[in-house]
Amino acid sequence: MRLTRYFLPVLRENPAEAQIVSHRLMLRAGMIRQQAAGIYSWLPLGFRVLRRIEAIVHDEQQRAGHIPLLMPTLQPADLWRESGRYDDYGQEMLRIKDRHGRDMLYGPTNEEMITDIFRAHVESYKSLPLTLYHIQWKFRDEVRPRFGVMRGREFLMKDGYNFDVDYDSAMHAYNRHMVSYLRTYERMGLHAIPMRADSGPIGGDDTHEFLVLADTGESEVFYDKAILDLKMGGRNVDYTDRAACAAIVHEWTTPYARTDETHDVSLYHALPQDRQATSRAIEVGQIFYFGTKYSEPMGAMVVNEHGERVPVHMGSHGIGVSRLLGAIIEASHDDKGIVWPEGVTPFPVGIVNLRQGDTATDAACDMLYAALTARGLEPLYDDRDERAGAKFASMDLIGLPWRITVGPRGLANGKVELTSRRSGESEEMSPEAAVDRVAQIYAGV
Ligand code: P5A
Repeated sequence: MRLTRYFLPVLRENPAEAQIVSHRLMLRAGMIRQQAAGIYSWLPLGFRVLRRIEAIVHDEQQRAGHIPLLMPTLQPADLWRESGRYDDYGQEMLRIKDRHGRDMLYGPTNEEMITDIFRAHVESYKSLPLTLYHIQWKFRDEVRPRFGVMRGREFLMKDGYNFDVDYDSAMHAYNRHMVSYLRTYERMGLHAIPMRADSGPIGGDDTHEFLVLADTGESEVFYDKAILDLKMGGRNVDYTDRAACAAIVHEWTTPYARTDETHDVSLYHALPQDRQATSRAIEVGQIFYFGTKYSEPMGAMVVNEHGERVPVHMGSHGIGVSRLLGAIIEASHDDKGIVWPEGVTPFPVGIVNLRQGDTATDAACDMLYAALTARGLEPLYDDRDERAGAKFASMDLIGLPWRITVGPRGLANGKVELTSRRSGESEEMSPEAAVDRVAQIYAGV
């Protein structure tokens, strides 16, 4: 993409309404625009990152054997009357009447709707296990929407729902989700810690939240520092292997890690003092097992292998897709701007032409642009007629992890400069070598 043809409305000034760094940087980098409290347009740069995050989520869900579908944002109130949640959900639910006076709502979550789909089409345990998920907009009329996309009213969530014939099979679904979530967050450059949590309006006793430590987080957490050393390390998991999934869950849930809602002071103080830690954190996902809470009242039954009709065991599992942009920026920025992890960056690399209009630098930039594009690495080429300082400042603000700088002095020796946004270190090399290096970096992402 050439910057002169793109739509990147960066702001020079710090927006006064933004209280935390991720909100400030998303506004300054021209990623989002607020349309009403907690409701945002996704401008092209923000939209590209959102799509990258969605792609990782889809990839990891399908790797775990979960099946995508798409449910609507608007739902009939009657479904929610069946589960009893229509009255329970309170003011967070946006209630709407259609022209015929029918009660509708903008879905804050989809347990009822997916249960309705299941009961209409599944009868036998032979169709199980089954996990269906979608990535869809939700609406929760939060009392205090704030911090940009972190606590929106309209926000994008990946929500998945498992259907299993018994408790053991449902716990395997729970474990599968935990493992796939750990892989998902790791690919986004995040260290998300599963913590025993409270289930709130979704229900059930078994639930874990996934938290990313950050001073600006809305949750208060207590943990054993040993958990910070755990890594998935991109390890491959056989999701059909119950014992293997359970072992990973055991590994990640054994060190003490709780939110303030479930914090147990005596367990925490039993840890060696130098391992006790407390912090603020951002909740980027939550998984639940709630058994037959929805299937029983809504009549989602299957015939089991003994020929008995039993309510299906369910759980639901959510990732805060739009919130993740904020969380990633909170975890990865410096005083110049965003520092995108390679896994989610809107463009893999930027090209900065230090002397726009100069035949040699223009030709070298065009060559780099074509060569990178041919390798599937679409660059963002700053081809504006601007000072070098302004170009560097924009690149630093929007946070592409790699930058290739092309200037007349380097080119005289056949060299361009490859710079890491994270370390700030630069290396001179031929344009071909720079393309190879960038390709090599992204080969493992
Ligand atoms: C699980 C999937 C659920 O709704 N039902 C379907 C279950 N869980 S949850 O914890 O309430 O939400 C899942 C994740 O969505 C993100 N989230 C939000 N993101 C931005 N703004 C909001 N107002 C908001 N509310 C929830 C969180 O990341 C949460 O973990």
